[in-house]
Amino acid sequence: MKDIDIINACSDLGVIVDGANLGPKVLEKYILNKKIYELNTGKVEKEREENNKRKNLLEINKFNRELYQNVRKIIQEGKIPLTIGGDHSIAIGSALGAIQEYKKMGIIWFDSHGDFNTLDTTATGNIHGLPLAVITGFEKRELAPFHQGNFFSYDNTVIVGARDIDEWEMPNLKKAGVTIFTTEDIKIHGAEEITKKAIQIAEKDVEGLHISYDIDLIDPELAPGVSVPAKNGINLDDAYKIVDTFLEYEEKIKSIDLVEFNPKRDINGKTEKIANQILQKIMKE
Ligand SMILES: [Mn+2]
Repeated sequence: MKDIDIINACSDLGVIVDGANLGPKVLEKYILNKKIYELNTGKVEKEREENNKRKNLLEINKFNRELYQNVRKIIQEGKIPLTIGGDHSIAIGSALGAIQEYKKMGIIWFDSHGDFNTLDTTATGNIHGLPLAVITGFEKRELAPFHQGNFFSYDNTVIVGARDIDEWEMPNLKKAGVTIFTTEDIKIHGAEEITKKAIQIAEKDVEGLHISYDIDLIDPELAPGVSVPAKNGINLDDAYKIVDTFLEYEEKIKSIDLVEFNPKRDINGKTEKIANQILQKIMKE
């Protein structure tokens, strides 16, 4: 894609597992000739208390507020922000920043998880399990104080690759009525067909698409460098086919995230290599 600016969103405050904040710096060496912005959490004592259902909430909001402003600025300059996480909580800042500029957008959430918990239903209090619920306005009480505009409509929200949805999260998804294509759907119908279907749903009557790609979509045997692995994921052909397919709709895509690469969990650079492959595909002009 042309006209991409990179944002290194170096935060792992959304999950008690450490290391996703290091992902952007590891990948940075592969990024040539792009403007790179960098956001850090600063010196924060990470909250890990098991019973706390709002772990690092204020710090996450502070980080996302800044990310939101950066995404808006890049879009105002006529460019496409590619936000590299970081855990998936950073997508609250990136996706809401994008919709603040385009007003009406669809979103495709490539992820093994639903990320649709609320502060009431989360079992862990890890905020990276909530971002899609926040972005769609299903859980908007506390995690988007910087945003006054539209949220993504449920009708234009599609999850692709889900296979690990929490017991209390499922009723949220059913109530909202967002579309879910599972890992099994990809294995049966193919990555190309499912991605195209997802785009058809997400793009209906909107000004553009936000793509959020969580590396834990891929089987952890192949891509072990993630914070919360989910077994029986998709293979590499499908992982890349998804990217090739959404890039066919390049003119509709206004903002992209690539998240949850955790170098501390990686084995022999396997996940780094995959994340880089995906990045190179997206950045290719
Ligand atoms: Mn996720």
